[in-house]
Amino acid sequence: MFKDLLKMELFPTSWCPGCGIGQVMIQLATVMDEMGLGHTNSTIISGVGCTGRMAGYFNVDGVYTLHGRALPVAEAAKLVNPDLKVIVVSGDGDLTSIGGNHLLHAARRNPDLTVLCNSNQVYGLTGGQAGPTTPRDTRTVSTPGGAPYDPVNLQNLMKAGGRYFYARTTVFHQVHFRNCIKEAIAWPGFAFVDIMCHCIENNGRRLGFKSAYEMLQHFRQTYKRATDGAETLEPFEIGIVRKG
Ligand SMILES: Cc1ncc(C[n+]2csc(CCOP(=O)(O)OP(=O)(O)O)c2C)c(N)n1
Ligand code: SF4
Repeated sequence: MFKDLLKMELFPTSWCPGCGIGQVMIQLATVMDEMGLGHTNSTIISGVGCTGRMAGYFNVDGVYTLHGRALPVAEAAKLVNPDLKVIVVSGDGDLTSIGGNHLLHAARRNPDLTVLCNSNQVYGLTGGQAGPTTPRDTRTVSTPGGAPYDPVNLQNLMKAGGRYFYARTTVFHQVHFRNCIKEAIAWPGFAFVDIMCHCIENNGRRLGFKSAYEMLQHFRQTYKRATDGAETLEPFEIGIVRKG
């Protein structure tokens, strides 16, 4: 039962009502339950941010690391416990901005880690500032005139090495999402799942969405499945590209 993996006594969570992070947590717990993962054989490591708080809600040992430092801590945990399933869950700001250098080199070293990146495209916890994944022209609290730069291309970053696993999915496409998590956990190397998610309070409302439901409908309408066997995901396509 997936609820056994969660500290239900701590509910309700600290996340805003309607936040997509809850979906990420439920889907991860569901997949872990299906795959027989729990406190004896897995650990969850996170950085700092709204997403980072997730590690604390799981009934497995974990580390709530410093901002941006989830990957080196996860690599160390895997190095000394090779049989442990090490899962990193963190925000796109944490993983790609302050943690960007670690991401670059962890992907290059290809350790056996699963990384769930909650891509809500802003720094949620600190008020909705623009980060490296914020689409160009997006109005945020720190870019009221629109974000001036193109976002980092995480797919290309992951594919820079010879071996890679990159999945893009959304919190709306739940079956696809679960499948991506499952395949990432089973992948014997560095597996990166880029989850399009919504931060209704510190991003969505500023963009004109009235509710989390509207943001989910936006994912439904905008993201389409890539064709089977696609070697590259086009913008707004969901799927998995990999090379072992
Ligand atoms: C060294 C350091 N710098 C800055 C901060 C402030 N800070 C906390 S969380 C965060 C960004 C979180 O954004 P993201 O990783 O996208 O996660 P989200 O909150 O959106 O889930 C920042 C800048 C900090 N805690 N530590
Ligand atoms: S600020 Fe945004 S990301 Fe953080 S809990 Fe609220 S809705 Fe979620």
